[in-house]
Parts: sequence; C-alpha cells; structure tokens
Amino acid sequence: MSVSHLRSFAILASLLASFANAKAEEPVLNVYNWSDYVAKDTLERFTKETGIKVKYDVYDSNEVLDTKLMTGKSGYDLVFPSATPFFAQQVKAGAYLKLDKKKLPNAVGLDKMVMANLTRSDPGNEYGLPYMMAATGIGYNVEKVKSLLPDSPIGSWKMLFQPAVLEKLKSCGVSLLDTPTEVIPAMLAYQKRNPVSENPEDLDAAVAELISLRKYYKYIHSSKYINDLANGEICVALGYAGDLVQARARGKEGKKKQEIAIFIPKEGAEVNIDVMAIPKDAKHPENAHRFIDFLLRPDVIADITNETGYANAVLASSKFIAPEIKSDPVIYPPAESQAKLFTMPVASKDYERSRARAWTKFRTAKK
Ligand code: N2P
Repeated sequence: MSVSHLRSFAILASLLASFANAKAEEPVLNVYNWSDYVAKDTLERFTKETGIKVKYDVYDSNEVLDTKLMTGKSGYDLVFPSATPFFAQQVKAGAYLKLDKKKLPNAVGLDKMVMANLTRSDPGNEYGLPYMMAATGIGYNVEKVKSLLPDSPIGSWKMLFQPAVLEKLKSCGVSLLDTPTEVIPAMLAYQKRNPVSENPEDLDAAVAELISLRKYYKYIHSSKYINDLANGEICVALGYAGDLVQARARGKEGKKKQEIAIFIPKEGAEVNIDVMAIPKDAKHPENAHRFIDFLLRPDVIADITNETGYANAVLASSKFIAPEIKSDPVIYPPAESQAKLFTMPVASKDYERSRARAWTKFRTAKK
C-alpha cells in the first residue's frame, strides 16, 4: 500500500470508529445543573439541532451535587460544580472524564485569563471548561429597607451581619445562602478578617457571631430568595449575583411591583466560576461533549447571560450581550471592585471537615 493509501485508510478507519461511537450512544443526555441557569429555549434549541433529548435536573448547592457525585453512580452525563473548592477536590478524587478537546472546537474562544484561573483546580484544563461566573452579593427591597432603616449601610456586609441593622430589618425578612463556603467568608470579610482564612480561630469567631445572629434570619436557603425578594416576602438576601439580577427583573414584572437593588459589598466578596464537567461513569459522554460545545457558541451563551444575569467566558459572545447587561457592575464588576473580589482556595480536608461541622452548629442553632 502506498503512503497516501495508508493515510486514506487511516482516515476512513477513524471515521468509521467515530460513527460507531456516535451510533452506540442513544440520543439522550442527562444534565444536572444549578436552578435558574439556562435561557428558556436553550435545551429546546439543542434538541432541535441535534435530535438529542435532554433530561434536566436542578440543584441549588455544590454540597448536594458533591454528595451525588461522591456516592458513585450519579446517573448524570454533565454537571456544573464551582471551581473551588468543589470541582478541585472532585478532580483530585478522580470523579471526571478527561475532555476530548477535538470535540470542543468552540473552546478556543474562551477567555485565557479564566482558563488560567481554572488551572488551580484542574492543572492543564483537562476536566472542565468555564460556564458562568458571578460574585456573591446582597439584594434588597429599596422601599421596605428605606422605611425601616433610612440610613441603612448600603454597600456593606453590615446590612446582613450588624445586630443594630438586623434588629430593624428582621420584620421584613432577611435570608442567607445555605452554604458555609459563601456565608463564612462573607462573615470573615465583615469581621475584617481574612475571608479565605483556614485558621481555626477565625472559623470559631465567624461561627460564634453567626450563631448570635441566628434569630434575625427568616431562613437559610439557596434559591427560594429569588421569588421571595421579587414578591416582597423578604427584604434582604445574600445571593448569587445572577439570581439577584433575576429577582430584580421579576420584581419589576410582578403584580405587586417591588424595586430590588443589588450591591457587591465593598469589604470584598467571593466570586465563583462554575465549570462544565463529565462524570466518570457518564453513559452519554459523546452527547455531553456536543452539549458543552453548543453552550460555548457565542450566540447561545450570550442568550443565557442575557436571561440569567450571569457573566460568561466566551469572548465573542460580547457582541450579542444586551448593553444594559454588559454595563451592569453587578454582572461585570468594574476593575476597582474586581480588586476586592476573591475566589475560594482549595482548603485542606481537615479544614473542610471543621467548616462543615461549624456550619451544622449554626444551621441547627436555636432561633
Ligand atoms: C444559579 C446559581 C449559580 C451560581 N441559580 C452558583 N455558583
């Protein structure tokens, strides 16, 4: 056989192999994602283009996803953990399949800075690609807060943690996210301690103060606050920026119009990069790759950003993003507030355990 024959034979063989692979997979994809994290027509568009049916389940905390992944067979083909500390630990534990970059041509359009940041969790960017990013901030009902506390400390964590403030705002409802990886750093920032400290003394101080404030919080939950803020059921919430943006939009649309405002606290706030990753035992990895590549299409991901209020890392999506979204400092923080943002480090197992214990102590403290 001549060299060129050999080459065409090799090409044919690899084509056949990829057909066989594609054939072997039924046109189904099991996705497990955060709630309120795609546009209304994202899944439908994908199915229309590919014939792949998406079974879509949602969660509202990394802890829930982590438990499913770590107990082995999750049954999912694609999940969206936060890069640190969760995805980093899951990568170390061998929870994911290596991505096949040949099947992800749109990945070249990803922001190199975000990719570099992700190497802290995933050296070589082998197991995950960025989906959406957001800071954690505070959303509040402008009218209700103004009437109960005209000189409230807007812009500061004091809105959520200062007893004198909470004493006033308790009656209109204050809520926290249900996760130690958000609430403890926020409390540490309020206490002017290092928000990403792994010092047991800092952890104790943060939890003691949280416990002393337990009676002021109406509830601790990671997704209910969107509608409750929008309906006027609560008036201050710790939330993910995009979710707060959605609450603000729903507040404008609702029957009882509520004006919701949002800020990222000046003392510093956490930022999460959520990634797309394929669990090791995924039954439809081929379809998962197709969905990841679809989500990385500039027009597709721009629609998601426009609808959910979360920033993405696909540079070419910029031209499809609505001007009011692009200029929203809550979604795309300007340089001066970016300097105050921090991401969680990958903490030691020991620290993770003590933080989880401390959190349970707070969660179960008497109101
Ligand atoms: C979506 C929440 C995703 C942000 N509702 C958490 N990283």
